[in-house]
Amino acid sequence: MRIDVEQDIMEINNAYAADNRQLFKNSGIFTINIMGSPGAGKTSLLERTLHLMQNQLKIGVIEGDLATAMDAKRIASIGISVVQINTDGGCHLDAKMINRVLPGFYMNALDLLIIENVGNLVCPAAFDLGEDLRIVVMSVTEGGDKPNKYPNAFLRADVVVLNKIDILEASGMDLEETKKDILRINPRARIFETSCRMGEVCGVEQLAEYLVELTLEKKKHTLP
Ligand SMILES: Nc1nc2c(ncn2[C@@H]2O[C@H](COP(=O)(O)OP(=O)(O)O)[C@@H](O)[C@H]2O)c(=O)[nH]1
Ligand SMILES: [Mg+2]
Repeated sequence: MRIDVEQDIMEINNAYAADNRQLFKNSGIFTINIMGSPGAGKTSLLERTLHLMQNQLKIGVIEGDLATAMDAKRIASIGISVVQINTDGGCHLDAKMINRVLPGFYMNALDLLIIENVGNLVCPAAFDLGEDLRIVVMSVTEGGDKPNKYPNAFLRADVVVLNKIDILEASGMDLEETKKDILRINPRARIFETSCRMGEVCGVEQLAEYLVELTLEKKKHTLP
C-alpha cells in the first residue's frame, strides 16, 4: 500500500489557507507573506516600511521564528500589534499556525497583515498561508547565483526585494545579471532595490507606497 503523506500535508495546508483567505476577504485585510534567508533583512525592511505606512494603515504583524521573540520585540517597540509563532525547529510557517493565532488580532480593525516567515529560502515557498502577496527578500551578499539555485521561492514570488544595495560593490554581485535571472524564472516578479542602512533615498519608500496602494485597492473591493 502506498501512503502519500506529502500530498496529505499539502491538502490540509491548502484547506487552512483557503479558510484564512476567506477570513481576510471578509475583513478586507490585505495579507503579505515575507520570506528569505536568515539575515537577508526581512525584519529591517519591515521596520522601515512599517514606519512609513503606520500613519496610513492599521497594521498587524505575525513573526515566525524557530525560537525566541526577538523580532516580535523589535516590531512591538514601534507600536505595531504583533504575534510571535515559534515553530520549535520547524523550517516554515503553515496555514494552520496562522489560523490559530488570528484570534489574537481584532480583525475588523486591520487593513494590512504582514507575516515574516521563518528564515529559509526553501521550505516556506511550498506553503500557501492564504496571503495576497508574496515577497522574497534577498540581500546582495547572498550571491547572484541564488535565484537559479533556489528557483521555487522566486517562481512563486509577486515581489522580489534586493536588499543591502548599499554594500553592492563590496558584495561583488552583478545586479543586472541577477535581475535578468529572476525575471527569466518569473517574468511577472516586480523587483525593488532597497537599503535599510541608507537615509532617505533607499528604495524602501517605493516599496511602502506599492504596499499601501495594494492594501487600499483590496479595501475598495470589500463590502462594508
Ligand atoms: N548593510 C546593510 N545591512 C543590513 C541591511 N538590512 C539589514 N541589514 C543588517 O543585516 C542583518 C540582518 O537583518 P535582519 O533584518 O535581522 O534580517 P532577517 O533575518 O532577514 O530578518 C542585521 O545586522 C541588519 O542590520 C541593509 O540594507 N544594508
Ligand atoms: Mg527577522
